Amino acid sequence: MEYENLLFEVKDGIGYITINRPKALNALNGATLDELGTVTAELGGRRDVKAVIITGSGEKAFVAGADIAQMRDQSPAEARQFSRKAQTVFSAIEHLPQVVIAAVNGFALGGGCELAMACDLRVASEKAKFGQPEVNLGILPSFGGTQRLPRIVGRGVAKQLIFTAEPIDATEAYRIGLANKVAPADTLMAECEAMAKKIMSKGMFGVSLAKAAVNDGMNMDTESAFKYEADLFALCFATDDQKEGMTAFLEKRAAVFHDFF
Ligand code: CO8
Repeated sequence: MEYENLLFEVKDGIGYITINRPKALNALNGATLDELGTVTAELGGRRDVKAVIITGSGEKAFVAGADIAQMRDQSPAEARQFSRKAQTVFSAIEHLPQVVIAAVNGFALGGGCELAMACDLRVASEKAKFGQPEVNLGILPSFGGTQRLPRIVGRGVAKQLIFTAEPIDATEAYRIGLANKVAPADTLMAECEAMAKKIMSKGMFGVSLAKAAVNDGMNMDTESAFKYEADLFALCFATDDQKEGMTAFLEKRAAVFHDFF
């Protein structure tokens, strides 16, 4: 499938999505969100793809936010629809069975920071800048940022970033736990691929269920989440990977996994 606002390719089990509107610093308009929704739905059914890397095209930006030009004249109903569209697409990304890594190659502001937060892991280039500058525009984060940011960095730091609209650099993002890793700009993609490949060498059935346990469990009461965790754990015992992983350990050899969602 050809996209107007995205680049998409699959190589060695990794799906690469590049938001491709460099002239607008990859700002997310409705059409781009629709395409992101389509590619995400495709990925959900692809067993040949075990990890996904999302990045922005060009030298400057991951994604500089929702498209301000498109938003300016929206009615309240249109604004709500736009926000819900993005929330739905980002939730679909969050719930993909694959591990999703954001390669944050530059500005990740507003909706861009929110897209990065919908990914499982964030690797930041030394040139990256993260922030939620919405209050500069008379609005609030509404692509999930008020919910995901406090879940990642805690309520106090999230409120500081959202209320002050101050962007932070990669080092600070790493310090507060928003970035998992910082890499020089020219090795960012290699770092993300190394991280993806390390994860892909594990039992991916277990990884995928662990992702669901963390994500879904965060939205449950603790006792229900513990039961959910035990149910997913039990499910692993229906796979060859569990037998192989444990047998390989006992036989002192490397495991060869092959199960996936
Ligand atoms: N939307 C539309 N166009 C943008 C955006 C954006 N978010 N960001 C940059 N652009 C465009 C600029 O207008 C400019 O276009 P042109 O060349 O036609 O003038 C081009 O990209 C290059 O940008 P700059 O010239 O500004 O580049 P600089 O290097 O000088 O500055 C910045 C880079 C600091 C990133 C600056 O562009 C900036 O501040 N951008 C806006 C950042 C921002 O406020 N993002 C948050 C947007 S709001 C949001 O994401 C809310 C999500 C929830 C919405 C709820 C739905 C209703």
